[in-house]
Amino acid sequence: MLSRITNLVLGAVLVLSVGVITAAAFTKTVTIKVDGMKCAKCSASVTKALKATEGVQEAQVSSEKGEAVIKYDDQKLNEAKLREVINSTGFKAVEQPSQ
Ligand SMILES: [Cu+2]
Repeated sequence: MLSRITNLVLGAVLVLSVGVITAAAFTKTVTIKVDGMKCAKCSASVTKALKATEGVQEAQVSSEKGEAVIKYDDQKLNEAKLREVINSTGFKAVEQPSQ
């Protein structure tokens, strides 16, 4: 009886932790420099394009900083694809030397 309860608890803990780990493992955050944005309308159109892309979970674009901070699903997207999306809006995703 006791071992059955222990099994249930262990099972629940396992399922929960696997869920959390999987969600975290596939989520990546990247900051991409974007050239050409001059006002809030510019950043809004980049944000819109990014959010319309499957796999993008969050996009914060700042015309002042000239960058986009994007949270995305690693299984569905990569950084190159995100740059393509940004470039398709008419602005320029700047390649940066990897740190
Ligand atoms: Cu603008």
